[in-house]
Amino acid sequence: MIILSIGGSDPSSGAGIQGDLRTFTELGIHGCTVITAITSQNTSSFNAVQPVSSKHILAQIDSILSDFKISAIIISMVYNNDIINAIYSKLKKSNIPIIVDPVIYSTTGGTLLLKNSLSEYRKKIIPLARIITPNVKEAEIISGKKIFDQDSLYDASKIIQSHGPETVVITGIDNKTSISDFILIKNKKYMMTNKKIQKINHGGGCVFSSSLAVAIAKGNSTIESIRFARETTLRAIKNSKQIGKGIEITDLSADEIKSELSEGITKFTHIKNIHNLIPECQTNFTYSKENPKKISDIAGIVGRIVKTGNRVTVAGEIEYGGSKHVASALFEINKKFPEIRSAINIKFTPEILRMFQKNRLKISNYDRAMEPKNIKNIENSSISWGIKQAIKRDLTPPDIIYHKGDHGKEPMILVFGKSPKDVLKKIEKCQKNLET
Ligand code: PXL
Repeated sequence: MIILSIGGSDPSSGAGIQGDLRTFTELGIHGCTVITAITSQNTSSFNAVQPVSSKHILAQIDSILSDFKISAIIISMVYNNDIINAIYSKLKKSNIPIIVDPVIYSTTGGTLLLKNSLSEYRKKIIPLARIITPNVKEAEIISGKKIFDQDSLYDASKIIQSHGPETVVITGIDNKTSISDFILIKNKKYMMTNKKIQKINHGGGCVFSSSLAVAIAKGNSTIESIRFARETTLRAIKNSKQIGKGIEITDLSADEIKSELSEGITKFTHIKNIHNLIPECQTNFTYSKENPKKISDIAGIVGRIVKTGNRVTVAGEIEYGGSKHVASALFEINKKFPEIRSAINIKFTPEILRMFQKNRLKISNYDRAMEPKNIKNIENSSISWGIKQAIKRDLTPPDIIYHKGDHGKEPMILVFGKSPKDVLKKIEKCQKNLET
């Protein structure tokens, strides 16, 4: 899935294009960008703007739309009339859902839309939007209506809606201890409220519009997408960090399980001669949350780590529930030994097994030929049965469990550990023996 963000560069990476890209990455989406202006700013001050020429805006949009299948577009900073007209000319006939985040001033006071471009903006950018997400101040400027109560919120939204967007979300309505968003979808209005987080931050608005775009691109309804964007934004604000000397920068905090696993997978693929350990059915590497209740509490690769000649590459994303087989083995061993939370499958040969034996790792095994018929017939139950057999008498967790295969079943070694790092340590011990 690919989303296009059209907006300004923020060199502090708190907001703007860089902020959107951080959100996309953390939500597992590929982001393309069209940069409309280069700002110079940090967490304390906004210093300068260099708009990009309309010729180059057109060229960037052509480059992206001619190559990628874009599932949603965000338009944020557009700055001047030339940029507005360039974007309008390319997107006026587009069917891609567009979210407009009408940024006018930056958190630190910089101008993101020139005053004399406001009327062009109302005519050309707002009508492109399916959803528009102004904060209270932006809604007042666009609608020309002062907002001070429920009725004025509704009136301002109606005026903004009259320029074209089906949905208007006015964000950040401050009631001292709580904070609300007012939502108008066609002619239905909603109010969503939560406790205020006492934090001034940079980038919250961008997290909202970019996570909203992600949810829309995935085909969720507008109201579901707004709920998701609110939750994601709250998480990013709660988790904002003092990175520069000024105000804090929002952060979605990557999932630790997934990021540790990702690090482990990268290291695994760089072990010398590792291709010799990849079995016919390829390799998966898994890492579980503490006390998993189901297979989907275990992260793994949706594809596999595959052998390509003398190299290995990772084909597929890391997701919870991404692995079925290796995750089933890990799930089973974790029931008896909860400290074991990571596992990988590698090729079985007597030589590979010997390498592990030489390194004094604890090894258990099971015999697939002994598997009762009634279990063989239940999908995915063979592995659980095998692991149970292998650890029946173990009082401490084994490092390795292997089986020698059966008719049509490839023999396999599973390496277990407390974390991906622990699993890698066990594999690396044998690395010196992995000659070609
Ligand atoms: O958060 C709105 C925003 C968007 N785009 C750019 C920005 C900001 C806020 O500072 O700098 C480039």
